[in-house]
Amino acid sequence: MKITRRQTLAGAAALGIAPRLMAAPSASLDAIGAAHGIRFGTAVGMGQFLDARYRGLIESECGVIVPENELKMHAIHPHGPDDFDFRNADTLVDYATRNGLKIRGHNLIWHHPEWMPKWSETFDYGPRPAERVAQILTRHVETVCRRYASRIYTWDVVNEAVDNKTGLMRETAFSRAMGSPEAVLDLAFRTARATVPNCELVYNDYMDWGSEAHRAGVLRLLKGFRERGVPVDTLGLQAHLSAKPDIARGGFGLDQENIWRGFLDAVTALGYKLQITELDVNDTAIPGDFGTRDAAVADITRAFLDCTLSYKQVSAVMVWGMTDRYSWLQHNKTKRADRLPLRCCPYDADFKPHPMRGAIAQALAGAPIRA
Ligand code: 9MR
Repeated sequence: MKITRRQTLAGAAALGIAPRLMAAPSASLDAIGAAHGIRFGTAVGMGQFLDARYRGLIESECGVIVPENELKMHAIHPHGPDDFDFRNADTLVDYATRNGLKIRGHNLIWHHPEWMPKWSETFDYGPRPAERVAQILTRHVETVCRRYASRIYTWDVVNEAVDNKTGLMRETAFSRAMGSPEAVLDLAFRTARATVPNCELVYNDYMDWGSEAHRAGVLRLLKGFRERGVPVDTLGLQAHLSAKPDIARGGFGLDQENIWRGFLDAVTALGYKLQITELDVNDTAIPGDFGTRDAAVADITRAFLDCTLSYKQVSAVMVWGMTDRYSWLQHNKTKRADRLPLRCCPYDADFKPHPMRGAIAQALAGAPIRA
């Protein structure tokens, strides 16, 4: 008789053996995470999607995908608020649906002047700009959410609305028209909740332990949502990490962990859930050969995940790309001194696993089990 993995795990649980001891080395990252109540997935853009090797990695490792750029406002409305272009987003959502993958939506509004659609700055909002922007935003959120309905189980409703240097709220043409950034954000969340009531609604931001002003600004925003009764379920922790040569555990030393725990304690005390939404590791500051660099990347990944996954509120780990080949970090302004490509994702440019892949597997296997 063939014994399924589920029966093996059930048997192990009955014997009081932690599932992590039973996880087969060949188990996918999603299967390892799922046994602990954590889903694993990746960002995928149209460029990577066309590479069959990338789709192979998604299908062998992931339970969730998130379109990297295709759902952003500038992609859905390339020319103006009244045009909708869903072709690329549909391709990715249809692929996920056919393959039984869950889908994260990213994002309904990236409230950052650099990343709003270009037309938003010059558009004529007419004599009552507050009403016109509210109408544009409501129609956008309703149309996009309705189109994908329950196929998208969680939406980054708002992305990066807090300036990471000052901690102040960012202004855009939309917020100037509506009177405040909060007016824009609150409307986006309220409209999303009304349109897709069962969807997990996320405020997604860069987040790390390095900028006190940023953490304070995000906490102020999260408290404000609660005070105003705005329906926000979850804080998305992007987790674009940077490995450091001079700090233990690849740059996430105990001092860094204390600061990070203080922040997560404050966020969860407000009743927010958590997701890790865009994990990758910048290794620009690590000199040396691949072995040295990969070890630092794996060390910080493991230390960061061990700490963050100890919070049972974390329900997902998403990487911002499965392979170094397609990572956005390769196009960053800051280059390595040796000009070599970064080693920033769980798989290298030839689709071979890095030690980072092992670090993610171990952290998922060691995480406390949640419902
Ligand atoms: O990886 C994305 C890159 O391809 C885009 O050019 C860029 C601008 O749209 O956005 C990148 O993804 C960002 C994500 O949407 C929000 N958090 C930071 C990510 C990396 O910049």
